[in-house]
Amino acid sequence: MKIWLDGNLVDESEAKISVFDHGLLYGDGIFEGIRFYNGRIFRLEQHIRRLFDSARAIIIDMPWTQEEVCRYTCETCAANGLTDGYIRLVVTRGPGELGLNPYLCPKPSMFIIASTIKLYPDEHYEKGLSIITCATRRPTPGALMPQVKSLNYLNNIMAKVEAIQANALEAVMLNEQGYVAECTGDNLFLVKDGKLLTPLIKDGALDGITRHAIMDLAQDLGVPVHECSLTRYDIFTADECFLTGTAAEVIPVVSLDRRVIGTGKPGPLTKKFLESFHQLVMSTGTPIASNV
Ligand code: PXG
Repeated sequence: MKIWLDGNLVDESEAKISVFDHGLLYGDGIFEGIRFYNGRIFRLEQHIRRLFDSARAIIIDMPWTQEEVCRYTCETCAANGLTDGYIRLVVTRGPGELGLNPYLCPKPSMFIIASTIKLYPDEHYEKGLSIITCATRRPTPGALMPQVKSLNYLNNIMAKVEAIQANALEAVMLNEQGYVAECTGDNLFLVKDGKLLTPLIKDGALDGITRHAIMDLAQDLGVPVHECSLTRYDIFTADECFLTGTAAEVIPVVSLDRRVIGTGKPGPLTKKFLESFHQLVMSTGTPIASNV
């Protein structure tokens, strides 16, 4: 496998970063997870824009333009001969002195991996997931801005551990006020009375690219969308529930904390969104070949 690392496509075995890199020492960095289908990268420009917003938010001065990063991403896919897969793009603060001070790190590092990912077995896309509410809370905006896709995923990992220990594959994370924020790696949607409901970004949801795609599809399908504060009550009493994320794509949820949601089967609007999302990803996106 070829990895893009600081300007060069190198062999996987040569793709190494320093033990003094602050991304490793302090989780000081940011990332994106991007999917490509059928030779096209889905919503590439939006992912790269979010990456640059994350960089701005944590004062990483990007030495590349957004167009360059888009091109390097396409080049990495092409170098590996892939038409379908998952891209992990990481920007770290770069190597520096020991100690927190990021200003002692002269230059950020970036690497791009083009590979594949599978979060859930296929059967769950048909039958739906059973999920739990976890005790681990989503950090408040005053602690770690939830919009930043940072290299600090310990909260989400601890939440995921709670899910796994409870024999579930995903966990709903609440914010400090008890409102639903999102799951450990996916945004959450509910269907209630023919409307789509999803937590507000300010309740701690990541501003997901897949979330946006679903909201665009809802508009095309004439389904009203409300971004609002939600509690577990809203999930328990919803007609349908599904999760969205680049890695997870669109996946139905049929129970929360062993309580059945709706009919206990993936609902009709969920199935419609799943199907429309697959059509969208197969027919849109930046062609890899156009950019290398
Ligand atoms: N919430 C969180 C906390 C995420 O990390 C999403 C929602 C979905 O956002 P997108 O833009 O992908 O629709 C994410 C996405 C991985 C991985 O291993 C990445 C994510 C989640 C889980 C795993 O690359 N990020």
